[in-house]
Amino acid sequence: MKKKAIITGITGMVGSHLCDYLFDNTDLEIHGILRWRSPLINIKDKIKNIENFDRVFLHYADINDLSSLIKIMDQVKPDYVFHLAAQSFPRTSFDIPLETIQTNILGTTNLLESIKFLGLQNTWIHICSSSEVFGRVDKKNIPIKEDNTFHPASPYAISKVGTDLIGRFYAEAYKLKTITTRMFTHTGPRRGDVFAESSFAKQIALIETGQIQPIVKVGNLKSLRTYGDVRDAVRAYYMALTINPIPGEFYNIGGHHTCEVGEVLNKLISLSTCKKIEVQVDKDRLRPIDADLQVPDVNKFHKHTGWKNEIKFEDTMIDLLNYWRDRIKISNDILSR
Ligand code: A2R
Repeated sequence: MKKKAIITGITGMVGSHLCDYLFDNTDLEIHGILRWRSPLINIKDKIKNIENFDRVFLHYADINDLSSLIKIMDQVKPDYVFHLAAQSFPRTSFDIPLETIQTNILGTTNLLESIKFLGLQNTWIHICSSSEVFGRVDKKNIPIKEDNTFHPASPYAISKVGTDLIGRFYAEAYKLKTITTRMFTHTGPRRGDVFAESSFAKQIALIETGQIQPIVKVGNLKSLRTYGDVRDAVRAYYMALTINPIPGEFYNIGGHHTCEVGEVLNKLISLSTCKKIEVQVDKDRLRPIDADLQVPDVNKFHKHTGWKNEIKFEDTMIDLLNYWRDRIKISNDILSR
């Protein structure tokens, strides 16, 4: 019998790339959890497989509804769970702090409770924390190691501190096989347009087709970040659960290109067919406070699994811009944010 993986948040950027990765590189049966109104565009290439019951299956649930999770966990009895569902946008969390905390902390607790309740002690569970837990880090602590203190700087970051602690607690207290990752900035095709680099790429694609004036609106360009590719990230998540996994372990994982957000903007502008693009600061895009030194030390994860980044920063940027060029061709349900 084929082993089974459940992906929560399969319709999101990361979940959909993980689905592609597992489909192409393993023989796992892939079960995705989605909400009844989740857009399917990120998994459009898998619709035929889903319709034909060919390795990819969808289940409707909400991580805020424990009963829905118990039902699916009981039905699938997964070997692996990749828990990616979340309110994932730090900037948005200032506007909807309660939903962010509800979904990311209580939703994660619901997921773990469902597994504990059903006694699925052999299921390996990936808990997706975030580099944002480290928040405002002192310069002398860069690059950031696993034991750096938490200093969250948004409701999202606080919610991920909860996710992180709960994931590890269920390993210690109830012997569930959780592995926690704190991924630093990761991007690429399908990245939500509330994230700076994706918003830049989208605005450039709209400028190229003449749909908006040649002005890119920006927030904080000074924030220093290490960029990785989402496709390297999902490979890391799979490796985290399958290469010598140790219950309760936690890892910092991140990319290999460190720069200010402004450099990302310049790179994307340089890739554009439009040669005269202005830049304008939009104060609505600034966070009230920012986690602005997000640089990882990934040695612990690299030593344990052998994982390394494979995709070049330049290629990630090209793919992100091409994603938006294609995306605006297939639909016009798009704001210029
Ligand atoms: O909003 P939807 O319906 O499209 O589904 C999103 C899903 N999600 C939920 N699923 C079930 N119950 C909920 N209450 C719930 N709330 C949200 O999580 C979507 O499929 C996924 C999030 O996708 P993205 O916003 O594209 O995030 P991304 O970049 O894929 O992030 C994956 C993980 C998250 O834990 C982030 O916090 C972390 O990576 O950075």
